[in-house]
Amino acid sequence: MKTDVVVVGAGFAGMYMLYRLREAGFSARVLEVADGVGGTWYWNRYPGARCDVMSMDYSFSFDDALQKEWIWSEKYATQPEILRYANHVADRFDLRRDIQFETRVTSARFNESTQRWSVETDGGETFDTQYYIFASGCLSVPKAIDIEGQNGFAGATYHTADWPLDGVNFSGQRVAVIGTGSSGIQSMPIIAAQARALTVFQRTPAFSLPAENRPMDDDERARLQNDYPRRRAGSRHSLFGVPDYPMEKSAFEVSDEEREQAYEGAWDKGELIAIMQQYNDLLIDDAANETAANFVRNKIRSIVKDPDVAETLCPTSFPIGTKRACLDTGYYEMFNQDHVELVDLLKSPIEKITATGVKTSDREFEFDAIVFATGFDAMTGAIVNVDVRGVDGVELADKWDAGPRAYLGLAAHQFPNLFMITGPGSPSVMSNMIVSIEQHVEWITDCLVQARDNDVATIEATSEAEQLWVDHVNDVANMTLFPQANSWYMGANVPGKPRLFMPYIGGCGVYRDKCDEVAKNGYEGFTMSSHTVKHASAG
Ligand code: NA7
Repeated sequence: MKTDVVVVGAGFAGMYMLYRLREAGFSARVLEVADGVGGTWYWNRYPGARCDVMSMDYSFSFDDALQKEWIWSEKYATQPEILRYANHVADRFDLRRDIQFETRVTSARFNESTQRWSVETDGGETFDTQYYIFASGCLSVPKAIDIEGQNGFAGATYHTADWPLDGVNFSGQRVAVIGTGSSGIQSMPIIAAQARALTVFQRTPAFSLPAENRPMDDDERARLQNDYPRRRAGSRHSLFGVPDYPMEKSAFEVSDEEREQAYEGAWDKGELIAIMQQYNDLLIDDAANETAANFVRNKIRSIVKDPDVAETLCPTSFPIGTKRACLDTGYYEMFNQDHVELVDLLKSPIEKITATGVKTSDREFEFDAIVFATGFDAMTGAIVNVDVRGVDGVELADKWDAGPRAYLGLAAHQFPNLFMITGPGSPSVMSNMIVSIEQHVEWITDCLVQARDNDVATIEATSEAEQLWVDHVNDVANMTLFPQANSWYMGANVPGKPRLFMPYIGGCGVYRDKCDEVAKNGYEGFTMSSHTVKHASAG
């Protein structure tokens, strides 16, 4: 099939990309593995899955009627509600007719003589396309489970990122959950409410803050909707894709008492950024960070009644905020229930999974079910899983062998006409994803329109621009405390994955300005070619 654009993935990025491409007059085909839209919200159906950016912000802003007509029922919508929203968007803009479900892209090859991509699927189809766009998500490929014996367990096993469509009833069961990131922390209080016994296997404790979730009442919704023009603009020019707190002072410009009060107020807000944006040095200064970390540790100690369990739950090995913090509903309180047990894997690591349960270095546990909440091959997994070959047959996976390299996190040298929505080197997972998705989609669409208007056949990032951007992403990360943590931002959760900070931490607003400047300067840092002549862009 011949088309202008192939888009991989029908999550929020792929759907909006399709909408924009159509509006701009391009033909496009979206290829999606699942049998429905929603991407990460299609797969992650574990109990308690919900957004941890306020739904009024974690929603599209490109269509005013859409943002006014959709009624979010809670501050943080659950996965089913977000999936309903994704389906509503697909129906409202009649997107499904260009989405091909149950189709996995297996390879994409750039043909230098035709200057087009040839994209193959697991169904044996081939698409001949000018542009190839990854909209395959940053957290869409579960990390391979690296525990011996995982296939030998006789009971049921589940992964939070691949949850049965019909749900699971754990009533009366002895359940193990391995992993204490967002997925584990959101799901466990609900599993504990059903299960006869819940055993939590924790390797690295996370900092988790109360979500303070609540129904969204009509007055609050109306107030936020009326404020949308200001709120959305603020998000687009913010650090993390949601309206910033002022952050005028250092943590040490105030008294201990004032600081403690500020943290108390922020804790009660139930937001990911509220504590970390109280002071401007919390993510760049160890001592400042420690004031916030200590505040949260004291909160954990005040909630969890058993002092040993509380200490085990207190993170001490990384600065707060440098590993993705979590928002929870009743997570720490759950440990006060008699049928919930915490196992500290730092003291007694898992040796293997047995037919009947889990064997650690000092104990054997028996379970009816094991839940893996062990995370993702984040940011690069879904891209390098496709056999992508650019100019001279160079493989993207080889090019990224020592870590992802992309200009603006959008495009890669030697891969003409290939774009990545929220790729590595862009704010992506450091931001409200919807804000970053909208920005990338709009930038890519403008770029394609410019190329079409100027009879450009290919657009490709230069090696120099790519290198400068990769260096800049690293330089900015190194000014912060982020590299201190063994996080999935650093690729540190996947054995053998190169260790470097993948998202851009300079802020959504700064990044947006940079992308706009690149476009304004005639796509500075890109090389354009017509069907016969190759020339460097201006600037
Ligand atoms: P995360 O945040 O990567 O959490 C995975 C958890 O699983 C984390 O606590 C890991 O401990 C733990 N883990 C991973 N492998 C193992 C093994 N082999 N043994 C024991 N424990 C293990 O993934 P989530 O799905 O919770 O959340 C991902 C993002 O989705 C989240 O940040 C939000 O953005 C939404 P570790 O920290 O590696 O010691």
